Amino acid sequence: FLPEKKSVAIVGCPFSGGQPKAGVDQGPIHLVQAGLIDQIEGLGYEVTFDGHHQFEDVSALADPPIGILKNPRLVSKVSKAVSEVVKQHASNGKIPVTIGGDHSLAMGTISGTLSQYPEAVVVWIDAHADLNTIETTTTGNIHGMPVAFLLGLSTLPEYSWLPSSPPLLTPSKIVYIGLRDVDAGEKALLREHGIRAFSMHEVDRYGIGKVVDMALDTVNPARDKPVHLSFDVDALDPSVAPSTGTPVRGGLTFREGHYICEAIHETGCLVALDIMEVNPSLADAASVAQTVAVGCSLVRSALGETLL
Ligand code: B3U
Ligand code: MN
Ligand code: MN
Repeated sequence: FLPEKKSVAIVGCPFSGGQPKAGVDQGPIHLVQAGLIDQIEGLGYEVTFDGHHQFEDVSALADPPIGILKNPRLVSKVSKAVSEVVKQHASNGKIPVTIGGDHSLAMGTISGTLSQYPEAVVVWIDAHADLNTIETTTTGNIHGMPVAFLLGLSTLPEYSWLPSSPPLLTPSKIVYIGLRDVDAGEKALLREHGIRAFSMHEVDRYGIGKVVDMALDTVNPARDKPVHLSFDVDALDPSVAPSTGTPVRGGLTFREGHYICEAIHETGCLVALDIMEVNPSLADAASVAQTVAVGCSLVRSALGETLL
């Protein structure tokens, strides 16, 4: 399933409608300005970047809340557009690297990957499970809900472009690493649907090497399925990635985060990558530069940069 030539398409998504804090829409602009494209080319890839996505055609949309969900139509339209772009790049043999923007965008990226590679599995790196349904969300922020939509656990007419019966994603095709801030309703859903998750507790107990092996053993035991890696930078400890909307202490170290990306690269199965939730408006200039640099280096690690 893997493209023979090393080719990446950058999907820049300056979008913040899945959560309330301004600035996360500037994440992709900062990552590109920091030299991300040159860095990927430096690893021997041909890189396509057609400029950042322009979402202004939908941003004027009349979009009253549905229940407590904020910006429900906007988030849907943007994710649908992203889904089509990601699928297009994947069908052209490129690895889509989507830079956010908030994590609601993963409805688009993952559905795009799954429509090109139906057998693909998802490795979701995050402090949060992003698994709230319309019934369980207490914030109404859709960046806390993309996995529920992908699994068909939440449905709305406004999201009918996302298949729900059967859904594109099923519980056995996703695994989490890094969780430490999971809502009660999400814990119940994880249990009810048998979704595999390695929290920071398991990272502490087994070490990151064993955790990544175990995580891949659950979703991709023969290492023969395409892998979509969706990386929320808030999985990293706030001392490593301070500029993000919902930092949670007790996160992955710099090396643990990069190790995950390196190990997924080593499987040879990576077909798509998301780097989400870099918010350059939060924290001081040095912290912003640090977070942006970490975002770039995670991408490089996932694309094959080695230490030696
Ligand atoms: N679980 C909470 C908080 C949250 C989820 N994702 C982030 N924060 N980044 C929610 O809003 O659903
Ligand atoms: Mn997230
Ligand atoms: Mn998160």
